[in-house]
Amino acid sequence: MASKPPKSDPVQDAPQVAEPKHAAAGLPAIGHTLRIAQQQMGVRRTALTLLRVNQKDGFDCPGCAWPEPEHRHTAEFCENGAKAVAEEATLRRVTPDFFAAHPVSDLAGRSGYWLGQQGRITHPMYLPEGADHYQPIGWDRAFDIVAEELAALGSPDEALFYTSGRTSNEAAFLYQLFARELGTNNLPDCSNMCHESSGSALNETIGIGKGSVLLEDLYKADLIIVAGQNPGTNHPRMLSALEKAKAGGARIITVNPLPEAGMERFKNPQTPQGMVKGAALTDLFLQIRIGGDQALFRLLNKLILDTEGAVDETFVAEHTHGFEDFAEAARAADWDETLTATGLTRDSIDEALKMVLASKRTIVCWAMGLTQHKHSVPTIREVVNFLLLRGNIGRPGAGVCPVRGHSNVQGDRTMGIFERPAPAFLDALEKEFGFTAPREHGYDVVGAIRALRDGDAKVFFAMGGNFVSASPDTDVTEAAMRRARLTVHVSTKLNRSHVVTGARALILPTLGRTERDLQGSGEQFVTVEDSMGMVHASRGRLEPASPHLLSEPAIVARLARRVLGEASTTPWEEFEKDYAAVRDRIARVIPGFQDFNARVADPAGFALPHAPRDERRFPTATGKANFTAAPVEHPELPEGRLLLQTLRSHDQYNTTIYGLDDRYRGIKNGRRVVLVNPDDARELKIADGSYVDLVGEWKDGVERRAPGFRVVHYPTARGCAAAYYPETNVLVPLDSTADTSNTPASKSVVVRLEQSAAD
Ligand SMILES: Nc1nc2c(c(=O)[nH]1)N[C@H]1C(S)=C(S)[C@@H](COP(=O)(O)OP(=O)(O)OC[C@H]3O[C@@H](n4cnc5c(=O)[nH]c(N)nc54)[C@H](O)[C@@H]3O)O[C@H]1N2
Ligand SMILES: Nc1nc2c(c(=O)[nH]1)N[C@H]1C(S)=C(S)[C@@H](COP(=O)(O)OP(=O)(O)OC[C@H]3O[C@@H](n4cnc5c(=O)[nH]c(N)nc54)[C@H](O)[C@@H]3O)O[C@H]1N2
Ligand SMILES: [Mo]
Repeated sequence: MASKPPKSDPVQDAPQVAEPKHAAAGLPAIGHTLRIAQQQMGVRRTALTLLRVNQKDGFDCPGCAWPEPEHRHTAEFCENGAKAVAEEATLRRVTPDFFAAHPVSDLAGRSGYWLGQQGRITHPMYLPEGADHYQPIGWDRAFDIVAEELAALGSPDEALFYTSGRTSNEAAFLYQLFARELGTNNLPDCSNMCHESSGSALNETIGIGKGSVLLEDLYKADLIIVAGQNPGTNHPRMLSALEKAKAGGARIITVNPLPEAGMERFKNPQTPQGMVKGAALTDLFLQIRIGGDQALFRLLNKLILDTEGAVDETFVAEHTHGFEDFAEAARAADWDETLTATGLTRDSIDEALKMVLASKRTIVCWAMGLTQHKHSVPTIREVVNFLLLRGNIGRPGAGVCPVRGHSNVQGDRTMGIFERPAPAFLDALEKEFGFTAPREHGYDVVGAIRALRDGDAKVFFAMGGNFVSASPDTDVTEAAMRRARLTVHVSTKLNRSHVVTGARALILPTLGRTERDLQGSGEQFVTVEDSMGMVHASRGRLEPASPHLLSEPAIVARLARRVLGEASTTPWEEFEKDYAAVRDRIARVIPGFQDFNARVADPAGFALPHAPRDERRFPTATGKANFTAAPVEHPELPEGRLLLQTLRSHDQYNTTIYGLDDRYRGIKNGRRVVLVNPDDARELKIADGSYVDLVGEWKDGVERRAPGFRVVHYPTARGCAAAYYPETNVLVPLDSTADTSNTPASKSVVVRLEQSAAD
């Protein structure tokens, strides 16, 4: 059966609103998934493909970075993983005829949803300077164009090499090697907008920017705190792990301004009982104000310090540094200030404290709700203080658990996708490949946008992703992009970054995870690293979407040969032919990958070393785990304003929109909605169902406006509002970023609501 044609562009979405749900997954989820999957893939392909997700001989689910359990069900069923797969394995195609029929000026007027729904790109495409149509181009000619533009630069630092987190380890390793042989560390990535704050805080405090727990630790925990995360939508398989943890006696505290259905109750679609009744997950819900987490953890730390025998004195003495300064700051924490910052009641914090003190093994999980604020790094440092106090790092059932987004975002960083590489990494790279690596730090995402805006960067190359839509300050970013000489995107699907271009543009279509990758030495597989530092193979089985696609490693290898020529002694041709040759090099350059090829043959994969987790060793500047004592901050909200968080609906994958529903939150057929607390709405005299413009207020005085949002009265915390990304990225100022990590503060946007002109 063929797939159904995509729906036409909805001129304006028409949201319908019902009561939010109080449970996630279960039977409705299965129906919903199969419907979306079959529209894209047809029945037969749906069945064959979904059976292969996260199986031991199959491909890694491109949906998220949550690890696979050891005992996988025939279909580790996850609704949103299935949707991610369906998007890639779709039978719809974007061919040269499509580009002949649709000028770029037409495509630039379409929604991101419509663009994505057109299907997989089949041919390399080229937009010459001044042209309004992309035209097909041969691969060699495409690489010539990139080489021409790179050669014309005054310095390699005028080129930017962006990465989105779906890129495999092998492709990422080659990509950063190419950029560095060319002579630049300009390797911004999606992580700069995502968990950079976690990396910054963890590197400084525990000496490694990764989480310290494995899946089995969750099952051993007494207490799991899930703060600033919506796993029901974004990491659905995490709910099975939480269910199992609860069955083993764990208790769960959820910290969130929104009551998210998945954390309330989970109907496990893998078990018959689960389907019907479901398990209540959250024991205590702390409905916090946006940005109140640092204050909350600071006060909990004070209360722990004030409780006789609650501090793990031995651990603190043996393994930590900076306790006295931290304790002094924590003892000064103030109840009133905390209640204002958090909007919580005294009783609920007391209740949380009881659970904390009753737990011998505590894990804190978090995602974007903690990382995308001005004070995100001190917030996550405070979480680390909280865990260190009771010795909760480096023993079973306890630790830090930043839950990563993109399925290989953590692996890409391990492979050296980073604008500020460690000297030891560059030393190893130089030794292995015999070249001189650039030492100056490169641009991160925000820096890259500024460089394009100011004419300091002229070539933008993206390994996946949708830079224009994912980045903050959409108008600024789009204008910056248009100043580039050349923009190049290695992509599977059409998105806005292909139609807001530099003077010239290229689309280089590539294989997805689900597809067979045949090279000179035979069929290839790639590897990925999940959120818990487990590395394993991923092998696609489907016929590629088009015979004209190249794999990501092949694209990098060919580009490198064309651009670097004789100057490079790296065996790019061999790397393209056989990815095992790439893994041999990774094994020699990156610690923890010894015998990579042999160890990855184990279908369960292997765990990368993690000194704090494995040996309670903290490779920080002090050689110990560092307590820190930053001043407590929380967002200031002027009278009559709301603090807007920009978040994901249930039917999207970042900038890829699967559909217009957000089932658990009761929203249907529309994305331009803003969730507002009914008491705030009453005070602001904004009726449910009315239409407002969201107007950003930032100290630069520039008016940023997102027009025409339907108001939904919704039980979010007071003073807080929520609306979907990327429609609201226009409101996030480029300069509004987290201290230290420079991550856009996408969850702390001060807005006023103005009645829409058309309303
Ligand atoms: N289906 C699907 N899966 C995905 C993605 C997707 O788009 N779709 N994206 C992937 C990626 S790249 C990422 S990074 C992850 C994102 O995963 P999440 O971080 O879960 O994604 P968001 O939708 O941004 O949700 C942020 C959550 O934090 C809460 N929050 C907001 N502000 C605060 C705050 O100040 N304090 C606290 N305590 N909570 C707050 C919000 O209410 C919301 O529940 O998911 C990954 N998985
Ligand atoms: N306001 C606001 N902005 C945000 C966020 C937020 O919460 N609020 N979240 C931020 C976060 S956490 C992230 S991670 C970023 C995401 O930023 P990105 O990673 O740049 O964006 P995605 O939407 O995930 O990229 C989707 C595109 O990737 C391409 N693609 C898909 N699969 C493959 C593949 O296998 N290979 C290649 N080469 N391309 C592929 C497709 O063309 C698709 O259109 O957005 C950030 N922006
Ligand atoms: Mo992310």
